[in-house]
Amino acid sequence: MDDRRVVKVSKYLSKHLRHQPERIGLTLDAAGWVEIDTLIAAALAHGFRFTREELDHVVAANDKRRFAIDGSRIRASQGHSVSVDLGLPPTAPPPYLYHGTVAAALESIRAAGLKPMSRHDVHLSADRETATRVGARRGRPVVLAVDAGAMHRDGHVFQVSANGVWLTRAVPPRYLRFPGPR
Ligand code: HQG
Repeated sequence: MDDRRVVKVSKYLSKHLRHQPERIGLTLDAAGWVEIDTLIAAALAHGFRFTREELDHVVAANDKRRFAIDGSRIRASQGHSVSVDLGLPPTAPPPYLYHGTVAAALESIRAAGLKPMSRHDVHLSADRETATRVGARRGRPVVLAVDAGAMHRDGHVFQVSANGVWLTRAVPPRYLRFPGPR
């Protein structure tokens, strides 16, 4: 399987396991799982063919381990816009977490804090390098530090996805540390 094919199948899975399952007639269960056979059949019926072997390869080769397989089922590990309860236990975060964004979003973020936007949760990274890569998807990255320790002490709930992304509903401005002027 070449890299382009892996990316194509991965994007197809993201689209239908996170955002638009109904587009191909799929129904995710409350925790976001779907039977792999059902997924493959639904995709085929809507003009996109892949095999179980290809699916396994995409899940294993995925750079961010976006998908999890459990027996005969698959789900996206995070990043949903459809309503799912991933059933992740509340977990104490490290003292600081990081969020990569771009300069154009800063004024709004200073005023309103970090919001989940089209997703379920705000996504935070355990290290600056990962946050830098996330921000770089949109332009020159700006990395914000989040005082996760203080948020946790104040009762904000954190969860960590199977692929190591930290999730919380929102980050109010007072917990954000912006980079200083250069
Ligand atoms: C910004 C990818 C204005 C926020 C990545 C971000 C990650 C605000 C954008 C995962 C705002 C939302 C998530 C506010 C937040 N005003 N802008 N108040 N609050 N924003 O894609 O964190 O490839 O939903 O800074 O690698 O960029 O999908 O979130 O720029 O792990 O697996 O609004 O998605 O992973 O964008 O990325 P996103 P994100 P996958």
